[in-house]
Amino acid sequence: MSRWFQSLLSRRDILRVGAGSAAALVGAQAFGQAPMPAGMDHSQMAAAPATPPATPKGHGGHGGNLMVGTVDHVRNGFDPMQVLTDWDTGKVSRLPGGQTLREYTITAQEKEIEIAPGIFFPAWTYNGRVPGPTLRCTEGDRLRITFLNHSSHPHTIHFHGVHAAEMDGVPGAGPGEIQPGGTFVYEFDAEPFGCHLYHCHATSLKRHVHKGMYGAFIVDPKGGRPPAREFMMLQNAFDTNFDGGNEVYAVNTVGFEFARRPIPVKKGELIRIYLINIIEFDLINGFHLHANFFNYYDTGTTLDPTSRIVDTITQGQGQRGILEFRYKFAGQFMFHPHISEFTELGWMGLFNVVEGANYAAALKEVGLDAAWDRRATQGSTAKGQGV
Ligand SMILES: [Cu+2]
Repeated sequence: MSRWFQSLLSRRDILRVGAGSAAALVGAQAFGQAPMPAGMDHSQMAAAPATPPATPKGHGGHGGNLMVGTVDHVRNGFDPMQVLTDWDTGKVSRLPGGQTLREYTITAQEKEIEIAPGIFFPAWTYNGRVPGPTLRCTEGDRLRITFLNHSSHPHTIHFHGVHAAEMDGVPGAGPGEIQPGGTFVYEFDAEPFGCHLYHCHATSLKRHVHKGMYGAFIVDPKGGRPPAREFMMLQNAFDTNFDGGNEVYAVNTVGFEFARRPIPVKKGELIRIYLINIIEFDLINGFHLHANFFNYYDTGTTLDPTSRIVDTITQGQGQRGILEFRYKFAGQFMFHPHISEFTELGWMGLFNVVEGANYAAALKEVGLDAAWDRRATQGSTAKGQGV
């Protein structure tokens, strides 16, 4: 047995045993907890067993490993489905010269979060959530981010982008690490436009990143992008036993959340995903879309696609990009990395593609409302940014 395979078994056992009875991994019939429209083709879910595997080591397909039970999003203080669209455009005003000023407050806090049903992780957070708030602005805006360290460890915020050395949020530059009880105001102009991220850069970097101190930082081009339904998907993972490897993988923190609650979209509409890979310990991750192809904008710093008509992309640690696509057919379609191990450990979801007339019902099925729909469709417009 290869060392890799031994390691995989061990990691999967941890997920099962660690979850206890609340979150045993079972066959795809657990998917029945989620509303499944008539006509759902189970063949899309790979080889799902008709009954739970006789032993916990039974191998299901992509969709054959889901979790029983639900995560308490209220207790967590954030819902991955809301995180898809909850742009934080800051408190907006104008500087004397006419430049838009956006002010944000970010607080470092320690908080236990539930990352899969019954699996809790002692996270270090920005604003009590993982990922932290999705900061969104337009290229050229002045950003003023007040950082308060309310945790018991030194932290920073390092933004990807262009800024002065003292604003870089790394040890030895400017204020360096902000000590417990300390505060600092990061200020710089947003450039270049693109799909970026921010994260803590205190030492040891890998520890601060895998504990959950990161978030999306989206800078829109001045002229905007074409209207679309937009989602922010941050690929993350958790080392629940602190052995330097991850046990649970997800988009927006909660394993299999979008398999249990498929994301509603309308057939034919343009969908844009801001995709970020912040996974620590694993060198690469990626994204594969079923029954579709997409255009990809590497780092989001161009208005022309850098890859056209692809169905799988790879992102190394810290890489980001923007995906654009439309669905030709209604139905439920999977998305996941083409790294099967990560898929089986939580990083898998579904789009629920519906005709326009069925959209309101699809929203309701997964507990969403018109406000979520509005945020998804107005994210890239100036109107949506409160200017
Ligand atoms: Cu930190």
